[in-house]
Amino acid sequence: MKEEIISLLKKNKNEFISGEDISSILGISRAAVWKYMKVIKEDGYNIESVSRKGYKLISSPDLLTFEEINSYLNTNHIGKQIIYFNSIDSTNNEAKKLASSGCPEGAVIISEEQTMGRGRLGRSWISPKFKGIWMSVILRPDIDPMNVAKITQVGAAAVLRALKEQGINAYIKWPNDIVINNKKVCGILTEMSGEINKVNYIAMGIGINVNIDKEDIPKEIEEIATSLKIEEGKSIKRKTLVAGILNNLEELYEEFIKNEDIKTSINICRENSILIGKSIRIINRNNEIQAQAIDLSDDGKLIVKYDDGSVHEVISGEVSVRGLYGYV
Ligand code: BT5
Repeated sequence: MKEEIISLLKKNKNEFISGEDISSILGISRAAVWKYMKVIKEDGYNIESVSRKGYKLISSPDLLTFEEINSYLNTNHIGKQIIYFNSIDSTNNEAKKLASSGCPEGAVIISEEQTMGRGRLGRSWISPKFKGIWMSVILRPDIDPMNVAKITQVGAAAVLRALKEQGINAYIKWPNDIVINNKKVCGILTEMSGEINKVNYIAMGIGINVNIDKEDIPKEIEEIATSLKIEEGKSIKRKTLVAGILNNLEELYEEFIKNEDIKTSINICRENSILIGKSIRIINRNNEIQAQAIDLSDDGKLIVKYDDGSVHEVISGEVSVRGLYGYV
């Protein structure tokens, strides 16, 4: 009901709508309208209420609900269903649960905070309340499971483009990080459920440190982590950024599923790569090799040259890549 009232207020933006009209349109009592209005105001909506005139929406908070994001979306299916949480363990966990019980492609799970946000290989991901974008997109591509790893590059390209649209310059650190000033602002976690030749679903988790302050970053990661606010010196509106990411994701994803080709995404990742041309360390489970990053292949592998001159393609799966002396 709260959502319905907010959308009525939005439809009547700049004008008053009376409590009586709201109650008759939505079929609830005047007292209920008054109660919901109180809760909506507590959520951060600035609503002018004048007796005999009713309610007028003055401004909306930067919440990541469907009502707030929808007006910036120009997608056909991605983000047309947003499942919103105030707090959750991990949006990827929820996406996997929902996807296995039939939630359709394009649904997005967003939470204002995660209490057990996850990175790759069981690492943890800090996700403080209202300060970032913690979301997972459910995708159901009809592709060979062998090609799923590529999809992380599609996500990275979508985030990078959306940041550029907001005037924020960033780089992609293959395979799943977005960096500014050599520090990580975003990580992507792609998880899949499938069989040998069929993908059931993919949960693409995207975590972006938007308005995180320095003091929110734990000591152990202060050398590698930053936020858009720290780098840009100002708060950034999260809802427009979410919409920008989903808009770009749909465009790039459609290219991908049409012919399992990710040329545009790879070009974006290549042109904005922080690794290409650099000496790097490729860290596997129990060994570490030094190499020169020379390019990305058209199917999203990192092409590297070892000290002996041999050239190899690295698959994103189980490796971490670091700069020679630090994170990049
Ligand atoms: C990633 O893993 O970068 C993937 C992160 C994906 C997070 C999203 S949020 C929505 C969705 N739901 C989830 O539960 N997860 C996804 P990886 O490459 O393994 O990097 C993890 C490492 O980054 C950690 O071990 C820390 O060193 C560092 N780290 C943790 N939290 C961070 C943060 N907020 N910003 C930057 N670095 C962080």
